[in-house]
Amino acid sequence: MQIENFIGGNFIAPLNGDYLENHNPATGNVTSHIPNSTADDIAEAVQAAQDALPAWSALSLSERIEWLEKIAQALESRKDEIANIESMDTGKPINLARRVDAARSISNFEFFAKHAETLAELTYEMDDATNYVIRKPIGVVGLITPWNLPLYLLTWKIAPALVMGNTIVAKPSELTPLTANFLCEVLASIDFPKGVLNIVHGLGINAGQAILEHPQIKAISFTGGTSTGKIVAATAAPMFKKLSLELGGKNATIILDDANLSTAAKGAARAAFTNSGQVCLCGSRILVDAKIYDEFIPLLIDAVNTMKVGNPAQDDSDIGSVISPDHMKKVLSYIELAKQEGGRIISGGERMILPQPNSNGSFIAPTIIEGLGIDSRCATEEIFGPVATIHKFTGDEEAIRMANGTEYGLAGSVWTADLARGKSVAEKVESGILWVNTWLHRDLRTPFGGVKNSGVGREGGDWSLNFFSELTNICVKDD
Ligand code: TXE
Repeated sequence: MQIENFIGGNFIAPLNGDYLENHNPATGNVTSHIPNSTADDIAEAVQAAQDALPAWSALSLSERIEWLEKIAQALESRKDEIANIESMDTGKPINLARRVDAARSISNFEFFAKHAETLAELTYEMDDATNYVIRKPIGVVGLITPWNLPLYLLTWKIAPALVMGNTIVAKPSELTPLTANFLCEVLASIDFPKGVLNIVHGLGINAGQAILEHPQIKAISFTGGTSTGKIVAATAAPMFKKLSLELGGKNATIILDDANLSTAAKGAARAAFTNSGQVCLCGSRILVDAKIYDEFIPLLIDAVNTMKVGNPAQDDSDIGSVISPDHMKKVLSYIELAKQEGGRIISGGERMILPQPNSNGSFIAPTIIEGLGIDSRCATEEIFGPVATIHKFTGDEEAIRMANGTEYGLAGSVWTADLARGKSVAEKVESGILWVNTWLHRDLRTPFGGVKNSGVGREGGDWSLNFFSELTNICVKDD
């Protein structure tokens, strides 16, 4: 299969005629060829987005909401295809792709369609004047997204950007381009206005960098690694582009001594190993009160052992492959490093060779490492794979100190029978998102984003709608 860029409503080849191979990481097979686009393709896409802007931004909010609803319905009728394609492109279990990726890609459109209707009118009365705030589109916005939740994260940005009247140039990860292409096919099938959404495929250093540098792209929403986020900020900030950066995490799962240990063990395993640990919210550091540590470890290992690593195409697989052979090497190198740093592997610890058709797949057993210092490299650097380190603490204050001991600050969870104590610990963790007695329980109205090196800004609900608009205050003096 060869896919093309989607520019001005047409599927077109990259101007240089060059293509990249795309692989299924669970088999190693080439599944498709994708455009290796350059700044020239981005320039065409920006032109198409600019041409489409006057008509799209002139639609009423309710007309744009109707379009979001139409897109959601069209995706809903093809949700099994989304799940199949996403599972093949990422190596994630089909089950997960159905429950999470396909479902959320649809609900992103449904949610922002509904939420845009609830946007409060902002007015501020003065003694002698009234201020009112209107939201104008920014113009052409650039979206750059990663490979771990491809269509889920892309639509999380596309839906609010569209509903607020912007037109879009987006680049999905070169490792997982297929569901973005599928979305373009769906848009073409419902006669979505041409040029409003343009998708350009290719490498970050070429197509991605060209989005950052293009002077007519007025805002950038980026999700990806922290080191790439630095490049995004360094390029876009001097051009005064509006920026939203959702970056990496090294999140703590904190098990207090009064927690229901069996529930906490299952929660900690899910937080560590969902999507092979390749979610920025994953709890890759498990902090356990010393009083219950010995009782907790076997429960955690049991919970991990119930997770079946298997062919992602089969319904009963819980854990699939990681995203690529290169990423597998990186993750395995961290496991080797952990051994050198004095860590003991208490679960997993190696590559898994599965039977055909997955014998060349990039599978790693879910791995838990104990005995490492909380400031060791494996406990502070984002591994982004099925690897969690486990650490003992004495007292809640030490747990909070340990949780805050990394350069990241995205998420975390606290497990306890005492909700007041759970909230008190959660409030002291330096992260944008904390859960008490749960993990990845999402209400799309809430602010989502990180502190420290985990990012800048918040998305979700009003925050997304405000990001994708120019808020304009009009002050009217009374007669
Ligand atoms: O991400 P990149 P990679 C973390 C995780 C992972 C590491 C690297 O630790 O191991 O990042 O993953 C585009 N200008 N996360 O290399 O490079 C790129 O093409 C513009 C956490 O895959 O950040 C892709 O579309 N764009 C994360 C997107 O940026 C550029 C999810 C993300 O890729 C670019 C993924 C450039 N110069 C990885 N260079 C999360 N927070 O969920 C690359 N890109």
